[in-house]
Amino acid sequence: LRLEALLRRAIEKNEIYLHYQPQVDIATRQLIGVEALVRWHNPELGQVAPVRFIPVAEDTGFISQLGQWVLAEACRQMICWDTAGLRVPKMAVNLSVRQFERGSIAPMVASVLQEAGLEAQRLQLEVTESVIMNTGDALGYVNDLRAVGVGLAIDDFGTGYSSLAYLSQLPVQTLKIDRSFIQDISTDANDEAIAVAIIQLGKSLNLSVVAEGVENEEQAAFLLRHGCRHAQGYLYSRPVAPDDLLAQWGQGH
Ligand code: G
Ligand code: G
Ligand code: MN
Ligand code: NA
Repeated sequence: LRLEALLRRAIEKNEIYLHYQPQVDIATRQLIGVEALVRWHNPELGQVAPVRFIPVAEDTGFISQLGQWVLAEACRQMICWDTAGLRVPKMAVNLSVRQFERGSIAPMVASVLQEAGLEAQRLQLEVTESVIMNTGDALGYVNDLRAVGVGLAIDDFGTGYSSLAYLSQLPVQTLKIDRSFIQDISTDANDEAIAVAIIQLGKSLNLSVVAEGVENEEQAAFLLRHGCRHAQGYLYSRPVAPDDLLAQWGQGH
């Protein structure tokens, strides 16, 4: 209850901010995009992890406000980097299942993009398989978002239970392989088989595949060998503040 009360005032008190984790082309190490990850620092509680406060936001309905704030801030940041001479090709933003409960969010997304002056194609929304499977009119909502022109990715892919038939109907462009499969990719035969199967599935359905949680060169080499070109993980960068992203990837870095 205390957490909820503090969280509800966190946006207006400027305690919420975003870090950004690069997504790279494994072979060239070029920046292909970033994922926005929300952070909360409260004077009393200190740093509060998203795994603690996102569920609270979801259970209290605050996620709608928080989600909209995150989206607007992420879009605004893209234009800031553009102005500073760093063109980040794509911004990925996580959506929660609860943001779909009150109907289509496509009009909100469209107005946030317009206000920021960001082209829809440069925004990618990440949804989990559970969002898609547990939301009544998910296919309609996802199609609405697609009509706005934003890209869609399935996050944590492989941990849910979406049927392949259903997947082929969804207007998504990207699968993100959950990091639990990447972790032991070169030592666990099952994880290896799952990762390879997801890469193949991506090829068959003509989707791009991003491996999450890549921490070492061995994992990166494995992915490249099996045809996965894009990755995100500590090997390349932790989630960082906007200025750090500029310093690391901007002109003359
Ligand atoms: O950075 P990490 O600890 O950063 O993130 C933990 C979890 O919180 C991840 O599963 C991530 O998807 C989720 N998360 C991070 N930022 C957001 C956000 O803006 N919205 C939602 N819904 N989830 C987020
Ligand atoms: O669930 P989602 O994929 O949206 O959230 C990404 C989460 O993974 C964040 O908490 C982020 O900090 C974390 N993360 C990103 N890269 C790595 C990595 O290489 N290793 C580990 N262990 N976690 C990572
Ligand atoms: Mn994600
Ligand atoms: Na994930």
